Amino acid sequence: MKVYYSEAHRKHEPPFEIFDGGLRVPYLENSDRMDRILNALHKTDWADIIEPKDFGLDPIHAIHDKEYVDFLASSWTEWLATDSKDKSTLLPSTFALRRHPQKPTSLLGRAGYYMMDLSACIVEGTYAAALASANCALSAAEAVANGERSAFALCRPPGHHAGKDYAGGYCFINNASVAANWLSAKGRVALLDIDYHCGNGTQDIFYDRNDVLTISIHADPNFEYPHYAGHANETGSGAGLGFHKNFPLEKGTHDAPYLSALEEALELIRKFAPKHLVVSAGMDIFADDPLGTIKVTTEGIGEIGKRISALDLPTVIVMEGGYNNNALGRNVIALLGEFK
Ligand code: SP5
Ligand code: ZN
Repeated sequence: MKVYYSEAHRKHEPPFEIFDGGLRVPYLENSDRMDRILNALHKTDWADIIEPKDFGLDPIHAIHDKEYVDFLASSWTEWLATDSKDKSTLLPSTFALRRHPQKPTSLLGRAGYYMMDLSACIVEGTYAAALASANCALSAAEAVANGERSAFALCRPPGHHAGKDYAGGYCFINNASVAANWLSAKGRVALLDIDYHCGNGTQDIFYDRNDVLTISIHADPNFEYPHYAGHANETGSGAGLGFHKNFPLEKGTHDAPYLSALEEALELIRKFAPKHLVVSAGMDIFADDPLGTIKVTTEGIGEIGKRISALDLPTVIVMEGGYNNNALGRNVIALLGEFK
C-alpha cells in the first residue's frame, strides 16, 4: 500500500495547549504519534512510504477561504513582531462569535476570528506542516484515482475540525476535504469520518453539496468536543439536504454497538454508489485513548477496516486523531491491514 508521509510535520510542535479550566498541558497532537505509526509500518512487508507531491495552493483554495490561508501563512511572523511576553505559540484568548460580520485587522483579532479553540496553536513550522499534510492527502487521492485500490495519507497535523475559514482541534487545513473535493471532479465521493470527535469542519465544508456524501460517527456533541456540531438532526442544507449524516454515540460505546452504527453508515454509502471513498481515520475511538470515552478495541478497529474494505471502493485513508501513542501503531495497522 502506498503511504504518503512528509517530515515537515516535525517543525509543528507547539509547546502546550489549554484544556478546560485553563490547564496548560503538553500538546497531545505531537510528532511522537507519527514515529509510533512509522515504526509499525516499517515492520510490515506491504507499506511503501513515499514523499507527497506538491499540488500547490489551488486545491486548498478550492476548499479554504484565501484570507484564512493567508493568515496561516503570515501569522507566525506577525506574532514575533508583537510585544507579547510569551511568544512560544500564537494563541488568542478572545474568540469571534461571528454574529457581527466585521473581520478585525489586528493579529490577535484575526487569530480569535480564525480559531475555534485553544488547541490550534500556531508555531513557526505550522503552515509548512499543514501544507505538506494536505499534499499527503492529495497524493493519496491521485494514487487512488490512478487505479490503486487504496492509499494511506499519514497526515500530521490532522484536518477534520478545520472549516472553510477556521482552525480548531489541532487542525488547520482539512486534508480529507481537500482530497475529497479533488476527487469529486471525477465522480461522486463519500467521506466517512470515524474519528472519535465529530468532523465539524468537513460537515461545514460539504453541508450544501450533494456530490460529496459526508458521514461522521462520533461521541455525542451534547457531552463532547466540538460541542456545536454533530447532532443527528443535522442532515445538510439546500441541494445538500439528505447528504450529511451524523451518528452521535454515547460514552462507553463498545465494539458491537459501534459496528451497528457503522453498518448503517455503510448502507448509506452503498446506496449513494460513489466512485471514490475517503475515510477520516482517527484512532481516538480506542478504549484507552486519553481524550476518548468510546471503548472500541484493537480487534474492533480491525473489524471496522474489514467492513469498510468490503465496500470494495477505491479508498483514500486519511490520518486524523488518536492520542494513545503506545497503541497508535498497532491500531493503524489493524485498520490498514484490511486494505493491503
Ligand atoms: C483531530 C482531533 O482528534 N482533535 C481533537 C481535539 C480535541 N480537543 C479537546 C479539548 C478538550 C479537552 N478535554 C480534556 C478532557 C481530558 N479527559
Ligand atoms: Zn479526534
